[in-house]
Amino acid sequence: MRTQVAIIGSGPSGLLLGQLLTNAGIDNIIIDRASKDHILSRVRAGVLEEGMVGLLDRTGAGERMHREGLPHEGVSLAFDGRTKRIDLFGLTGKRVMVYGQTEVTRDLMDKREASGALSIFEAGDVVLHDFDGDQPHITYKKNGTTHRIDCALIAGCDGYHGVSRRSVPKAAIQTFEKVYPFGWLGILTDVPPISHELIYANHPRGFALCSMRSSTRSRYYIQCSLDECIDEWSDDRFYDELRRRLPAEQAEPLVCGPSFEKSIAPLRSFVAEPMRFGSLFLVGDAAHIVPPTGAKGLNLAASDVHYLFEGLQEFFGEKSRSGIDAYSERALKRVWKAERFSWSMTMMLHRFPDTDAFSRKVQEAELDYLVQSRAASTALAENYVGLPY
Ligand code: RFL
Ligand code: PHB
Repeated sequence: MRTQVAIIGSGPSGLLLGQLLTNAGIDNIIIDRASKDHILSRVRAGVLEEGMVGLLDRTGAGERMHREGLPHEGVSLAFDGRTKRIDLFGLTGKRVMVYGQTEVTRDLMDKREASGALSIFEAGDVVLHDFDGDQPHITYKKNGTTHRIDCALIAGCDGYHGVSRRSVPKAAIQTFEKVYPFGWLGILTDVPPISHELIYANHPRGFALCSMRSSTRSRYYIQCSLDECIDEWSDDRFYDELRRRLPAEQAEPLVCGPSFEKSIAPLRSFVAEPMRFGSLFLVGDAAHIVPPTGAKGLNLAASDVHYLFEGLQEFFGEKSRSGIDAYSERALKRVWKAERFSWSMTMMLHRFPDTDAFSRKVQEAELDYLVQSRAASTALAENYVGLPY
């Protein structure tokens, strides 16, 4: 088989890029090691920046998001027994869209199927070849046979655990990493959310987040230790803990429904530089991870796609390399700003096992300053709604 762009990974990065390319008449094949059902069963992000909303619109897959998604104009921070709302819209003129990553993925998969572009699922042993030479290609195994896809360029959209970044020689890549000493235990339940906007809480017992997927589906998280055993967390125990971490007036309307998804996610900051090696371009989680506290992971994947798509259009349309040559530098500039924001939100809102009294006082002062100062609230709001592309 031959195509212009071989895309490894059918998550949001790969699907977004694939659809933009297909719409622009640039041939592409998406290949994923997982099944379609498995990909659609993953519960992840819930908050979309305007940039991501705009890209989804550009693919033509944004219609259901506008119908079912919830535009939010503010978020609340709860600490010290009180709750303070940050007026995102009043401070920045921008909103965020609450719409699940699972739904984004489903909409993009439906669009791809309708446009007739090829996706290969359950591909085993995907290997990248000669991306530093002049015959880049991919091989994979399916039904006992090895297949080959020749291409001009490869987009590595295969997430943090994917094969693309690992295929780059160690000497050619520099990594930056920070691992946090806790995780998030999250549940999904079909009950109305506790509040019509998200609440991020810092409490002596640990961080908590009240989020949602719709007006009838809630997503709740609590900070937990990394050795926590999920089977020991009954729904009752989870709700008791969540309630204790919220100010009384917020906890009061909590409706406790049975969870139908429960998982623990570790928190990590990670960046690989550069994001391009010859004909291979790393996109989204394949190149960088943020802790979810800033709601930035999926949104960063979208800005990478934006920069790469511009470069690819120039490359295939105008035979110019300037866009793809600039990709890594342009993407990394925005990546590092989102890394900084996600790190600072994580540091400000969580309880660290080894925090001394001084650091705790500084954290309290930071939260207090943040909600009292218009300048500090604006800085948070500007980052939360998303920095410009
Ligand atoms: P994905 O979604 O991991 O997709 C990668 C795809 O590549 C496939 N793959 C392979 N295919 C072929 N060969 C291989 N060797 C392969 N290895 C892997 C996989 O099967 C998969 O289908 O990466 P992508 O597309 O870059 O998307 C990134 C986002 O998924 C991620 O950044 C967000 O989910 C992060 N995130 C959030 N981001 C936000 O912007 N807002 C949020 O509110 C938000 N909340 C979250 C989050 C992530 C979370 N978890 C579980 C990590 C909340 C949580 C709890
Ligand atoms: C979510 O709804 O899953 C979610 C929302 C905000 C975050 C992280 C996750 O910061």
